[in-house]
Amino acid sequence: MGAFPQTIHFIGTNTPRQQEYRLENLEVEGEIPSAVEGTFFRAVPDNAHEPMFENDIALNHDGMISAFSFKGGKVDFAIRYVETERYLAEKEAGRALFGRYRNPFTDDPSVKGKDRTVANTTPVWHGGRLFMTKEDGRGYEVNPHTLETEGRWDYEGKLKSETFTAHPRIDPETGEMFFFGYEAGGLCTLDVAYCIADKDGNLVKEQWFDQPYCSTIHDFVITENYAIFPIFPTLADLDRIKEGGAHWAHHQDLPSYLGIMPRYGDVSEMKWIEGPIGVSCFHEVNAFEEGDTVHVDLCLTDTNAFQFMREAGGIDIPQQEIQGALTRWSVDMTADTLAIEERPLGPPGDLCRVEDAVQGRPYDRAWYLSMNPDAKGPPMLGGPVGANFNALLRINPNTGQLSMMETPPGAAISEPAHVVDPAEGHGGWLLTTIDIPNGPPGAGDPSDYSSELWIVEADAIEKGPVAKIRTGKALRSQVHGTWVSHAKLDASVRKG
Ligand code: V55
Ligand code: FE
Repeated sequence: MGAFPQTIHFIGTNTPRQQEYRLENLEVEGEIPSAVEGTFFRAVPDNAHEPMFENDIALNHDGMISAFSFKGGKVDFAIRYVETERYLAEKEAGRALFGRYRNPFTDDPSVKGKDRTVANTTPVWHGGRLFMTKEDGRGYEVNPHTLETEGRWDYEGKLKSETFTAHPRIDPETGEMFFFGYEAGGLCTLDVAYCIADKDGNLVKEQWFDQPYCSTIHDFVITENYAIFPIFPTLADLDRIKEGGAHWAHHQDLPSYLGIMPRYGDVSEMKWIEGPIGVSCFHEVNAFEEGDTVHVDLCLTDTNAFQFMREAGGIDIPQQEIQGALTRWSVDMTADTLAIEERPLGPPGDLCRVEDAVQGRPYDRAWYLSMNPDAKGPPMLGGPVGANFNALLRINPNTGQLSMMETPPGAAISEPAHVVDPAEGHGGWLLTTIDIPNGPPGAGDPSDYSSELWIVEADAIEKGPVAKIRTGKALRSQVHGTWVSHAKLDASVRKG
């Protein structure tokens, strides 16, 4: 292993680990609930080579697919690189050939025209297949049993979009997957592809529309009747990219928008509603209808949470001064002029989850990560923005009722996954990885920590974990994760 830049993108939980391995029968403290049978897949960026540029960022690092597999109270672990076209080209060369994040003009000439995606953001399960996704390219299918890469996924050649979001939404009743891709027609195009795959994973609809500006559409939401595209003023600029600069720059002076159309309708029915100026959001919690009103709940901040996206826009706001709130945007769809009404729901945070069954429906509980105001010790460095969250929140968005699970001093927490428990009246379980410093928090070597997987009762998070699964390793930060039950794994298209 060579020398890596000593920036937030390579230290703490972003320390390059670069190892593929399997571990069997992990040490368990406590008892694994019988309902937890299946696999927790996690997307983990971990660059396989030293970067071409000193100021490289964690979002640019090769995707690894990692799995905690639960069977009969036994837990196994595995992690492998996603063998993207980019990963294979660099493996063959023995060095990095792709340059800056989403900037093909900084690549080695030998890889001109090759697929640049690192598939490092979200494992997606649909139609009996597992995909690793990143918004700048198409997904890669991965064998859920072996974690071997099967190849790039284009719906048997049917998909026209060059990109596929890391945040599709699956309707719990129809099993359809609603998804989109932006910059669908190429670098810096306004083209957005809006698509539906049926419950068996067949692409049944793809329509294209233009967004008002070329923004990073990281996530979107559905309700029973609508598809909703919230967009925020973090914009791409082809001239800047051609000069070797950043793909994204945040614009503090431009409005956000909500694009709303009937989810089975025609893109010509899209209505764009202007929202607050300068705000940013990467993840929506959920959306639902109440009569003629559409509610969209989002993890909103007053500027972009990524330092490098602020810097490219000339915005000088330190990370710890960013303000935000879990926020509800409501739109009365019968009004003559559609408008957003905004109200805060809860404390700031991100990496929100709801249970699969309430996707696009009224709901009364969500979980997300936040900073514990009373935490002892500084946050663990690392993760996509450079400082990790240290607390898990459960909120009833309708009443604002909150509970919190603290983590050990100086520890980091990753996005949880929800597991259904069929027991009568049981709210299920959450799985979340926790990285705990081995030395004194905030002192010592920031790369020296121990990673555990915690199982927490979803409706009693304040009680802390019922089981801790020790990996004996320092795992690199995940981005998103997904839980796949044994029933689904047994019915998967690919066999072990
Ligand atoms: C995000 C993550 C990405 C990315 C763009 O969390 C946005 C937001 C891990 O990659 O490329
Ligand atoms: Fe995301």
